[in-house]
Amino acid sequence: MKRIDCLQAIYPRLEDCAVVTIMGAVAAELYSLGHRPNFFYLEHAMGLASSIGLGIALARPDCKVVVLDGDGSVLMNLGGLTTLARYAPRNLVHLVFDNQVLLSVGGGAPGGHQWFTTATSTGTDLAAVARGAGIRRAQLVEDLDDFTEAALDAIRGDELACVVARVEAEMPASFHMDVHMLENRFEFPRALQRIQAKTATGGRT
Ligand SMILES: Cc1ncc(C[n+]2csc(CCOP(=O)(O)OP(=O)(O)O)c2C)c(N)n1
Repeated sequence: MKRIDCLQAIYPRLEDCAVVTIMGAVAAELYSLGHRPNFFYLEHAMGLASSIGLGIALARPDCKVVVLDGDGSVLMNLGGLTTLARYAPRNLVHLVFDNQVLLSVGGGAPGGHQWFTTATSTGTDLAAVARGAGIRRAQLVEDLDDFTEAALDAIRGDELACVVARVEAEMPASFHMDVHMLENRFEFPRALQRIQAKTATGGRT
């Protein structure tokens, strides 16, 4: 299963959500499908996408929050899972793309260094870790149909959910992103205000 196909499958459904991605390959691939102002690309703060998502979800219970994460990032902040479970916002969905490596730092090139593998390559099951942390609805999916069903169900649902998707370690076609961090920092909260306005007026803005 390729991460880009997973993102493509849920992309239309992300229109009215607050979307937070970890930096690197996930962010670049989401951007390549078409930037939207309700997408926040969290740069540098590896491991903290779910923490940012948690804050937004608690502050904006009327808004569905979707966090797009990587296995290396989640492993850097495992305590984030216990905090998610503790507050369990019903409007938060945590989608983790597990490619078993730190893809965004590169590797695997002929003559270059090998991939930096993560603990999921040696047996750590992040969905089981999430369940152990107290997130009741946490599952591992291994093919695109299962991912699409689980992710869309979770977004439609009314319960904290975590979906861990086993994906190939494939680089995005490009890392090009023409959205400045500061621009994104200001446009994102404005986009969330519009989502609120839409909800409050029953769809009329
Ligand atoms: C605190 C911190 N350490 C290291 C980095 C460098 N870094 C950027 S992306 C990345 C790998 C992210 O791995 P993962 O979450 O598995 O996502 P993938 O790149 O595989 O899609 C690393 C180590 C960083 N940005 N911040």
